[in-house]
Amino acid sequence: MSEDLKREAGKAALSFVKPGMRLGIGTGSTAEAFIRELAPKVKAGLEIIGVPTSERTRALCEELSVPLTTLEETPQLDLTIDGADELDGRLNLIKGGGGALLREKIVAQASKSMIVIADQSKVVEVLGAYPLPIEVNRFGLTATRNAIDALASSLNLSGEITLRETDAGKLFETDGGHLIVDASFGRIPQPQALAVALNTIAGVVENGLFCALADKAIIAAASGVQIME
Ligand code: ABF
Repeated sequence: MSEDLKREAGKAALSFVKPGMRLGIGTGSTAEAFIRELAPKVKAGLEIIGVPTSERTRALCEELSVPLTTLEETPQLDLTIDGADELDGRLNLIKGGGGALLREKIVAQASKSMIVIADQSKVVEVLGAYPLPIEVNRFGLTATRNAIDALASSLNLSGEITLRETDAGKLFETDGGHLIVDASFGRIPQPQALAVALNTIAGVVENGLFCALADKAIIAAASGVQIME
């Protein structure tokens, strides 16, 4: 998505931010565009308090003087605004390409409402072209991967499950100190069922399927911004 479209999505999201709101603040380049739209409004007097969904987002908010709290101090939020890797027409999402899915899901679940900001290319009929990120514990990694494989087969899903590495060839580590495997299933016809089943595997910390969490999506395209709900 071009920087312009990200900015448009970020700007449109700003209209849902009301004075006094406790905001969950997402991760990723689209969420960052939103933060860059939010910061001047805050400087101009808009009173909000934010909970960042990653250390990266925390750093940007601090740099731009967006006031922050923690989810411990503020365990109930009014609105979370976050990006996504894929979304379908029922607002099921794949998230976690940026590696922040666990905190993103905790923050989204603690929010009364969630708005997704994305560009049109991320809207799909059936989720799954984007590899599904699954955050896993380091302990028993191979056993956990085998269990994910077996679960996938039992649900007639197949595809490569790869351990995420950084560009420097090191293991990717999440803010929580866990690892991520990316499951290239291709099609996930029943995201809710898969999300529930994955979380029954002890080594799975959380998965990147966000079902029944988003209330709206702000979709930016060259032709303009659309709201899906
Ligand atoms: C976060 O950032 C993630 O859940 C998702 O993986 C990613 C989207 O990034 P971008 O906005 O850069 O495409 O929202």
